[in-house]
Amino acid sequence: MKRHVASIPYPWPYNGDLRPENTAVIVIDMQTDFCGPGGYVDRMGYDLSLTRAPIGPIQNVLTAARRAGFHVIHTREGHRPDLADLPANKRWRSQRIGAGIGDAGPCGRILIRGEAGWELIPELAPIAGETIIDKPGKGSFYATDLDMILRQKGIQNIALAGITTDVCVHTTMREANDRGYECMILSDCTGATDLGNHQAALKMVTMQGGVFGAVGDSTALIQAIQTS
Ligand code: C5J
Repeated sequence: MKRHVASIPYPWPYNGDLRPENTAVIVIDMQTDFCGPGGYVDRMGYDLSLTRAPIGPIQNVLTAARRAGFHVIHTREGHRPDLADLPANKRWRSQRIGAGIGDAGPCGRILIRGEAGWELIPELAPIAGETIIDKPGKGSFYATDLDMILRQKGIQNIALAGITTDVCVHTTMREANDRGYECMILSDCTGATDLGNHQAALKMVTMQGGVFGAVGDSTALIQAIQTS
């Protein structure tokens, strides 16, 4: 039996093969540094309400996905304490805006593995058995073993949640799409540091018949999960 999520510009997944065994929800970078007081995004002066907005909808999706046995994967952006994996230009740009990666802040050293700001927020803590991918870049595939893990698990479909829509979520979606994964981005489970960028990032996905996949929301995904 074929199952789809009500999404645009086409019902996702394209082939109707939506099963817990072949589908993962990937939650990108729901770390204090991106949505908590004193973290990286806060230090840059952006509106935290925009990056915190997806927390509730993601919680709803995770509850349904876990109950139905779907794969759940979390990612964290961050760098080694000795900064060996931090490109000089990334560091320079962050310093320029007053939130230097590796510099001390209210939540510890910014975007450094093991520091308080780098941790996933407690509201969206992984549960036992869920994969966590640590990545030094914006995409979740670059310099990680994510592709190998997805293939080992037999995952074909990826529903994307997390922050930020226009940066790490989009980069990951593009990387996954190029590798042949069937992707859907969840409009209410993602957020950006700028509302216009969030909306534009979602619109981009819908061009060319779904150039990177589809756009759905938590309600539509949960409905499909509960019938799968
Ligand atoms: C950014 C991210 N925006 N997780 N990281 O630097 O999107």
